[in-house]
Amino acid sequence: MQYDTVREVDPEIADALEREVDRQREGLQMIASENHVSRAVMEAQSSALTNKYAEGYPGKRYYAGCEHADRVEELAISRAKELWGADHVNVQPHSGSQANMGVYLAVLDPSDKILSLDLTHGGHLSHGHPANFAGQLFEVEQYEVDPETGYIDYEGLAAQADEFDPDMIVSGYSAYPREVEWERVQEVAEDTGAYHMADIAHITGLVAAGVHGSPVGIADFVTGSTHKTIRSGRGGIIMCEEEYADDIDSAVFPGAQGGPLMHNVAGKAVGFEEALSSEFEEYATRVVENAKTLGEVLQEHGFSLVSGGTDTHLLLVDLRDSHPDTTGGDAEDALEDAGIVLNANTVPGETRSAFNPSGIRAGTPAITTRGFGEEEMQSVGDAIARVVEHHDDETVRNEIREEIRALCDAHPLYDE
Ligand code: DSN
Repeated sequence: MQYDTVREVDPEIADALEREVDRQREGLQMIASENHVSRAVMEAQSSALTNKYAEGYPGKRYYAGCEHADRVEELAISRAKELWGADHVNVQPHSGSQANMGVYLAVLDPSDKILSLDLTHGGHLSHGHPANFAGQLFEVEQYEVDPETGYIDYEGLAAQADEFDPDMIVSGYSAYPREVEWERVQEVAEDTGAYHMADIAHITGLVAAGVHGSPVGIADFVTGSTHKTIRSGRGGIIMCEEEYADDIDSAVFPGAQGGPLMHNVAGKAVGFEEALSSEFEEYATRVVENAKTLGEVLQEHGFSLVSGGTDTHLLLVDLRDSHPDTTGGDAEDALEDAGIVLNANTVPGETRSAFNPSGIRAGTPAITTRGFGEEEMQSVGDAIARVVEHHDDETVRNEIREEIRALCDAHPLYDE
């Protein structure tokens, strides 16, 4: 067996991988669900555990040779318990969507009812969109944000729950900039006899660091992904009280998945260890400060933010007021050309389409990992405003690309 490098075996893939590192280095990654993991997390994820099958759970595997896999998974679980204060943790879901599937399979039957936030109001596909397994297996109704304030309409949610009588209420969102009031959702769930699943995929890191309130100990189930604000190995996680532990574990394996991706579980363990440090708390605090600063700068430039600001790592800009003829797609394309990578996003009351919506979503987790602070956020906000304003002007895009490149060079990424 030869142990050659990717470059020796497959130069085309080696080129693509190197160019991806350059792309991440030379531009601002502002997709709110992305981050830059450490070298240590990457090393764990590309370790020999990629070769190992370990169906089952530590101490109860269906294959031999799992002693090191057991150690890795036990450490990931104990660190997660310490980070989020959960009774029971399952670190095997391959993704946040798989974590949600694990919860649904654990406690719902096909055709049971789910009440969740509409995708165009900040929800997620796996909360019950008709194109997703959750929308196909279950009967789904969706709640919305208050059209005036952009905040979750908790009273509307209660009234809708009363009418619909759901078996599960889903809170936790992927394009909602405000702090979620978990207790209020839990109250509605208790009043209607529904389970409450809080999907903290976007804010796992903010919750772990205490800069966003935690649903652990409030909601029946807390799910998340492990590579966004928490900056660990790629995948998903489920947390719950001990009474649901067996149901959750068997819903994940053998219910929804086969062998866990043990190399990713190792990446989770390493990232969780990093997140237990006081530096991580400082990082998470700065992620939110940076998002607030960016929001203020954009507002000074006349942009409208859904809900008027942010309490989290993300901003949702509704372009309809400030730039009625510019779509989210126009803005996304022009910004990418200028070195600022974010995504076009639907906004509450969307009047265009999901493919070319009226908003853009911007997040600060990755640029904060690079070391950006208040001063850089001012420059980033000015740059976003100028590019959107002149989105069809190539000269402006070229000038901004130079400025962004200089900012990136001042905050190098994976510099060795
Ligand atoms: N793709 C993620 C996001 O961008 O919000 C969610 O799965």
